[in-house]
Amino acid sequence: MELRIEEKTRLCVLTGAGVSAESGLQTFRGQGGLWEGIAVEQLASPQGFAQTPQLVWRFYSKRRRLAKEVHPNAGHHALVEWERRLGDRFLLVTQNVDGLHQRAGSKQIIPLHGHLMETRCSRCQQIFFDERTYEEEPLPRCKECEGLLRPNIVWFGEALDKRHLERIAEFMQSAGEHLVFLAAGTSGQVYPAAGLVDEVRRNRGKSWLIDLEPPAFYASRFDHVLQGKSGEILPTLFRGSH
Ligand code: BJW
Ligand code: ZN
Repeated sequence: MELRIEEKTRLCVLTGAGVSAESGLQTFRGQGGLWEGIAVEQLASPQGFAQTPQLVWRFYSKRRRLAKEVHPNAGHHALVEWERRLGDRFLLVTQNVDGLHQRAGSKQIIPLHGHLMETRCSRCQQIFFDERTYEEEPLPRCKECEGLLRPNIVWFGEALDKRHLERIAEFMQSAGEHLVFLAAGTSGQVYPAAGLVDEVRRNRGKSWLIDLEPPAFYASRFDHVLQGKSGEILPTLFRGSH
């Protein structure tokens, strides 16, 4: 099976934690996942942060440390190459907060769920680049307003940036039937990202899923499913097209 890129094709790629797995970062769900044996809401919801901010900061501090130690893999690099070839006919939407796509060189990228290396004031909402770790008391506070600082991550129950969703919708609608949507390394359990493939169908585009263990409920909504590692499949897929 070949992913055909023609003159009018517009390619939208959605990535998830699986794309960073070959760099050495854990995925969320399943065996050995970050959330194995943990109540997700405790770590990734505003309620969890309000109740146990120290626990949440410890979790994200560890993730910051690990993310700094790893490097983009062949999957990340392949997507940079595609952006270079397709120009504005390419859009990368990522659920990952690890910054590996950006470090690989992706520019046309929508970071749907925020940034691991950014901190935000929960009172005045100021955002700044921050690689520090906060594992001990006291909790970090805003220099401007004394508000409690938090990771700049979109947690469950929080709204995604409206401009991001609008940009994706615009890209898909303007592509119409020339849209190719490719999801890689995501289990399709988190909305609204998991619903994008249904938008593709509405626009009469084509859809592809690349996943090591494609979950049946998600895979059934795609035209083509390739089982395997994204770091191995993405570079070969791209080699075959124009
Ligand atoms: C490989 C591989 C290799 C391994 N190669 N593959 C509609 C229906 C039902 C529920 C909802 C709905 N709309 C909204 C909701 C609620 C909720 C939601 O979706 N709940 C579901 C659980 C049911 N969504 C939200 O709350 C979102 N907000 C929202 O909708 O707001 C509405 C609103 C509007 C106005 C006002 C207020 C609110 C926000 C969702 C934010 C999610 N954030 C998280 C955590 C924070 C980030 C962090 O800590 O890093 O983001 S959740 C977590 O899951 C993380 C991920 O980005 C996200 C997706 O996970 P992903 O990437 O799919 O990872 P895994 O582990 O699940 O899968 C990895 C895959 O890789 C597997 O399939 C492996 O096989 C594969 N793999 N190695 C290829 N080498
Ligand atoms: Zn502040």
